[in-house]
Amino acid sequence: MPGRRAAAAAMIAVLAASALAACSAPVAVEREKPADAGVQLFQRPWTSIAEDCEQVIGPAGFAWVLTSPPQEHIAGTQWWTSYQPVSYRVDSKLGTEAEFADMVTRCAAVGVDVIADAVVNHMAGIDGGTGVADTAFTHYSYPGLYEEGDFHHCGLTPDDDIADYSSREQVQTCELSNLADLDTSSPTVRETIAGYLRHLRDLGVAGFRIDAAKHMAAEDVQAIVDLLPEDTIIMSEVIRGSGWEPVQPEEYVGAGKVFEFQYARDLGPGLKAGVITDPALGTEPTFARPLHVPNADAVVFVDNHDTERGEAAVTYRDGGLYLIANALMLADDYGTPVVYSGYAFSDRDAGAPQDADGRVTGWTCAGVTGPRDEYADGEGVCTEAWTAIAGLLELRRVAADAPRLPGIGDGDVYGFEREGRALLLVNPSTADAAATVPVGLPDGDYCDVISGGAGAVTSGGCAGATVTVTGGNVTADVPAEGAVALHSGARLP
Ligand code: AAO
Repeated sequence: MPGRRAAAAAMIAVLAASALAACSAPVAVEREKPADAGVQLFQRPWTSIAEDCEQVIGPAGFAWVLTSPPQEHIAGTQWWTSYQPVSYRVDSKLGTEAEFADMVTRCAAVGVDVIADAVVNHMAGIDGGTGVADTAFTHYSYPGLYEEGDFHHCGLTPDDDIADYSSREQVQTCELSNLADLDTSSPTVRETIAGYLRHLRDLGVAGFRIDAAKHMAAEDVQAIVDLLPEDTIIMSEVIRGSGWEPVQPEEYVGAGKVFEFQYARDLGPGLKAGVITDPALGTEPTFARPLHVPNADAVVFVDNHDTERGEAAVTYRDGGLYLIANALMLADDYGTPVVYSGYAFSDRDAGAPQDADGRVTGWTCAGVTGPRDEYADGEGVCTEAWTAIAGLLELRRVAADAPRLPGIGDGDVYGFEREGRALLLVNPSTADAAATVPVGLPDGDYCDVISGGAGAVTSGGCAGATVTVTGGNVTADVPAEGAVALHSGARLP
């Protein structure tokens, strides 16, 4: 792909000038900050997540796992049935309440919190039926929970569906794709939702992704959160819309963190076109970047279950570029990163593999060490099991609060330093490249944690490639569509 290489080289050439001033004296003391990164395990059953926590996620050093919605939902083979609740019974195609509770306990035992996807803006989008745990319902009637008067009937569009995102009233009181829209201004609705979420907290979850938060007034989200224990972690999904959209993520930061969609938009399309744009870096105390919420409020991701079904994001289909995107995110100091792990698909609607009863069967990540060129439909991607991801999580802990310096480059290679503690170099081109760049790490031999993973320094040397820093410069061979990463905890004695 010559266009990509030429573009990358041009961009990096521009960036190199600012890099020379960016070096700093090495720091002797390494501070390990507590793990902060999470992984979204899309459509993974509870028994499968429990096993993954013990075998992969805990050992790799993830702090939390985001699950798909745990409540009862409409029947059907598509993945998105999970987003049409019919009751708040914790009984779904992903498992029973007992399995859910067991997962939470087993993940906690290896230091991994569980964040559950909370679908509370709406109920089902179909006329009626029987849910997967046998609850009979109609569009606006859910026994023991909600009746007609608990829903918005906006009367602003012919079918009460949102037609115009420039209207706050439509976005927040009409229906998203015909999904029966709960009137979250109602105290009884708020209390019913909070009761469900408190039940999940009683089962041990640490917090929630608030699905479709944009479609609830920020004050409604806040009022529901106020009914939860104070230490509940909140991550609201408010897709940053075009500038003309009145509802933007900034409104929701009072209730917790928000997913910052702009981060992935800046990263993905450029990377696929061969251009890595060096982000405008903010300074303390917020490290805000243009068009981004402040650092402490942001959850960042390369892709999620919606964007991997769109055109723009870098996804598992992009092989090495996907690894590069994850490396750029995990080595950076902006936001709380969440790595995405789903399954391969060619049909947007196709659910994860399931048995005759509609239960998702799950998969194991044993033996997975990196991205592959080909996946069969339904095969788990297991991003969390990649050797490089564990290495990057280790780099992140060692880098701790060391600032991310402006980008540096040499030819096709682009990278950045976490001042004095760590360095990431990526090569988005289709040819291997050798690069020499200035770096503030002490002279010595380092083990590359992309090829060597966490704990790359072994008694016999390096589990991966060895990279040498000498006289304030590092020279490294960076594989095509690959990366090299060093940190001060992976220096050979
Ligand atoms: C299914 C069927 C429907 C049927 C419905 C009811 O597909 O045909 O009508 O059932 O029977 C998921 C699936 C849906 C599924 C639904 C329910 O994706 O296909 O519907 O479950 O089963 C908006 C929301 C956002 C939402 C997103 C999909 O704001 O909250 O739409 N995401 C969450 C979940 C998602 C889930 C739901 C919500 C519902 O993550 O998986 O749906 O629980 C603009 C707006 C966004 C808007 C998008 C899409 O975004 O800003 O707010 O998201 O448009 O309409 C650029 C632009 C950006 C634009 C974006 C996307 O990036 O800059 O502004 O493109 O186009």
